[in-house]
Amino acid sequence: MIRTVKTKPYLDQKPGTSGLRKKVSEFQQPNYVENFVQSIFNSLEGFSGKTLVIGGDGRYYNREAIQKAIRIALANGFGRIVVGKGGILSTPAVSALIRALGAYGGIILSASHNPGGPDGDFGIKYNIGNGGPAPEKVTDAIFAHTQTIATYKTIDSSDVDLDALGGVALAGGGVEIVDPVVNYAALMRTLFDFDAVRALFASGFRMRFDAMHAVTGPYAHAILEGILGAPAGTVVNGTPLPDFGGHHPDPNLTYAKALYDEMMSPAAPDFGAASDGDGDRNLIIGRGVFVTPSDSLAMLAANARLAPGYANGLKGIARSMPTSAAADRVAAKLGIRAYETPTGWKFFGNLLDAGLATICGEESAGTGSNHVREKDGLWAVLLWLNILARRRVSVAELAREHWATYGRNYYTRHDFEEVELTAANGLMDALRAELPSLPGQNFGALKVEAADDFSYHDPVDGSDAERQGVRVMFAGGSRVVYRLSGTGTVGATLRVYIERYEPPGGDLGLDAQVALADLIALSRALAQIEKRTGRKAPSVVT
Ligand code: VG1
Ligand code: CO
Repeated sequence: MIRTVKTKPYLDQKPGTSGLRKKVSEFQQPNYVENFVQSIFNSLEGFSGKTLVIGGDGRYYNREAIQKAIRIALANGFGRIVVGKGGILSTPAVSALIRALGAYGGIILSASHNPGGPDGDFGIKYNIGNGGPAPEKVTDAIFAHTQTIATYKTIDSSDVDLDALGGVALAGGGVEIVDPVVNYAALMRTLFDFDAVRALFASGFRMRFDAMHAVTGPYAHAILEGILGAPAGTVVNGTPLPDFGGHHPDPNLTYAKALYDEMMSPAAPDFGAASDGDGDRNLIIGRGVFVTPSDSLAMLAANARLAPGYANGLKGIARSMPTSAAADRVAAKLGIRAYETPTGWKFFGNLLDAGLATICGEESAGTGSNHVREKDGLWAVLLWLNILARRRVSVAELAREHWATYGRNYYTRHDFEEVELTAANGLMDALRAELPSLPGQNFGALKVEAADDFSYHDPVDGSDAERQGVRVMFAGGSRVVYRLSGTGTVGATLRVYIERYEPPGGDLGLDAQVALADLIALSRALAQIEKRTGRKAPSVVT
């Protein structure tokens, strides 16, 4: 049954911040998926007879890619392939399943927050046995194999019925179709005080969860409305669609605007949340108050002990470099270590495995803990609910109290999407060239204290990651960071991260865009954004 098929390399299969992402039409080229999946297996060893988990976020081309991946995995000698029913598994659910089954690894079909449909994006990511994204040494090896691949292995068989729960024998191994929610929901039950959250909903607490027609719908319906007793209708846009209803499944203030508007209206429920295409991001909005992901990380860490899974306290807190320093202040108060990593969840894996960090987060709406090795959207929502259920305060009260204790890191990210690639690279090169001359310069009231291109030395495996983002740091803790996205598929996306610290007792109630106005203006001037890219204003402000 096993067949070896000749193929030719595609030279552009380089994984980015989170796997390989391209337009659907590129993935539909002959052997494009086959080459990449075979290259994953070519870079691994010792998996004969072992278990592989496969699932995706339900976007266009999900089922086709899964059938190919199943065949290639069996032909390469995996013994058991576990697939979510309908091809559906959220990214954190894949991570949880790999760990629960002791699987060798997993393949996630997703382009996460990128738009879907025939004209949208698709993606493939490999996760290792700890449940987390493959580290750079693995993704580098996969890329190297894509450059020289000459054959791939597959089996001759009809398609596996992805909608029929249970197992089928195939090519000397087996394929098992599992409910995508059961294992994940059981894990959540071990971490959170579900009785307290049930009592909160029973007391009349109202919530809106926008699943954005993406993968979290089935999980949110089952856990929030099913197990926790939230009223029907709490979850909206809860059916995964191949094109996400034509929207960007990116839970930010631009693409989740309907939720934002509802939460700012007089009739707002108590709590609003949303998740992205593959279920690993979270947006948190209280009645009348948006909580930035950086603040959410800090607030969750400060209150984590109220959840049974974290009752013994945290070992450490890790955040990506562009994420605000709000979490560092919580770590300092708790007397635990704070870690600063490059952008992308793959850099947290070693810290979590080594027991150095318990909670991690990114400014891009990713939060998670050592329960899995991915960021986890619904986990963050449930931790918020657990905290609110135990403290019985509003989100706005909790935020005010947090800032009064720790001070407030005013924060915003400005994205300039689909900028011309050479212009974006030119802008970054020019910034890098200026780094040595910036310290000591004054721009109005802002004095540059230090400037560098962030590099990271992993304390666990000793690996180094260079050129991870240009940082300009000012006296008093203000900061502007520039980097180019590693998940976009058209041109380049320039991300500008802007932060200013206001101590306790200061002016803590301002609108972030107002509080940061001087720094925002300087961020444009320093990098000559308009001159180099032709853009007067960012496409997305979060
Ligand atoms: C973005 C975010 C980063 C996140 C990554 C994957 O990367 O900035 O924090 O880890 O997306 O998230 P970039 O390189 O475009 O800035 V997801 O939810 O798309 O898997
Ligand atoms: Co995602």
